[in-house]
Amino acid sequence: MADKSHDKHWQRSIKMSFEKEPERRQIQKVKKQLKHNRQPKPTRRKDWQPADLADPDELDFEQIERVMPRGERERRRTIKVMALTEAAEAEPNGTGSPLPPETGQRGVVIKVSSGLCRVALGGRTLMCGLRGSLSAEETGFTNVVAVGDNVLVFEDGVGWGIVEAVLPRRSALARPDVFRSHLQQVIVANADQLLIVAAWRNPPLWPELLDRYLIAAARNKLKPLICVNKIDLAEDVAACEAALQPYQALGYPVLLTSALTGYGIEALRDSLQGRVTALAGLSGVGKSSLLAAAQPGLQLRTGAVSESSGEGRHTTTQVAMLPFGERGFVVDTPGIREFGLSSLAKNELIHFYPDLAAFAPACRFADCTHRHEPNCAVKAAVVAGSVSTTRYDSYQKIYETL
Ligand SMILES: Nc1nc2c(ncn2[C@@H]2O[C@H](COP(=O)(O)OP(=O)(O)OP(=O)(O)O)[C@@H](O)[C@H]2O)c(=O)[nH]1
Ligand SMILES: [Mg+2]
Ligand SMILES: [Zn+2]
Repeated sequence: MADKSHDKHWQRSIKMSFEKEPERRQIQKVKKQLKHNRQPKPTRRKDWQPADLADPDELDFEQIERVMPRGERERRRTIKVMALTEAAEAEPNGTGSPLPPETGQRGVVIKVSSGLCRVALGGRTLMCGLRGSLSAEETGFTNVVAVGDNVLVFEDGVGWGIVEAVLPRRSALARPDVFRSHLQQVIVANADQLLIVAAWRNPPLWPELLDRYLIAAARNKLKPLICVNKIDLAEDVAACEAALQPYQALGYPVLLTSALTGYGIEALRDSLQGRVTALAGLSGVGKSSLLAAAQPGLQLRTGAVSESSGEGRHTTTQVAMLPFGERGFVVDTPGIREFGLSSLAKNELIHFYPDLAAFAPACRFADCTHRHEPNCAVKAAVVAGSVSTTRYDSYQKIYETL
């Protein structure tokens, strides 16, 4: 991919993307179709637009993007996306031959690095740049594309592409941006489930972190799966089972695994099949090892990706999406732990602890925080052994950090 003619190809792909006649025609067609079911137009804020633009619909989007009222950009992009999707469907790329540059294709972003991303299109992948007008500013996120995003891509026919549009996300796993902590950075888009990986030992099981991930999954509408790895290091598997009993009682699927011995790997493979799974867990718990054990050969593909980008280390440093089984994808994330809990209010925390919340109605004070208040039914339940002490401890610790 990193051949010498890169620059030339790149310039060419940018130039081609400006040759927009066919695209414009397709967009006009969709606009006409949309006119049938159009809502009455709200009064237009003329003062937001240059005075000489009677109908901004007739112009290129980019020309007036800066002065468009809120929502207008979104509407235009939707029309454009519809137009391009239609074009892509009308000319399915069954032969795998290069498409004419004006035809948008739907793909999935599998890797992102400094302004470029790798997009999976059917059975192959394409290195793409981002259309300059794509902006994250109105989304509340600091990145325009994330691994897992469905995108529309223009191909130049010589191995490069441009991401023209990012399609709406059905889920987004995000964390506070490193530099602008009031904003969120999307780590993984469109995942179905979150595989929370912990190790029994090395590093030791950390219930508070497990609970943080469970909260993140719930807030991001992902189905959580708990996986406790390195079970081969446990003297007594019964102790692991006892530690995880509160989670099983809450209905969370719990897997005990060993990437080393293969214990539980079959069950893990079954749970990953046909779904988009994001992995979360501390560095060193064995996320990459588990994936390699569940799908031998997956590591090979990871290796191939790292090679072309000049990385060659064992520890996962970048988010990457890998095909898993027939229709599944797994997203191996570097050891990150801060996603999900920003902007969570203290009094909301209890709702993520249904086992504790069940006793809260019997507390003396309606606004009981279940920490220092007298006659707290939750504390009483912990003392009586009706609720796991570990869960209560982690509730208190997380409460302090909010
Ligand atoms: N004993 C034992 N060791 C394991 C097991 N799984 C992984 N390891 C070891 O744990 C270390 C870390 O494994 P990785 O798979 O790189 O961990 P990771 O979660 O991907 O780490 P990051 O990429 O840094 O987030 C390696 O030395 C593995 O060989 C296991 O089930 N049992
Ligand atoms: Mg790893
Ligand atoms: Zn209480």
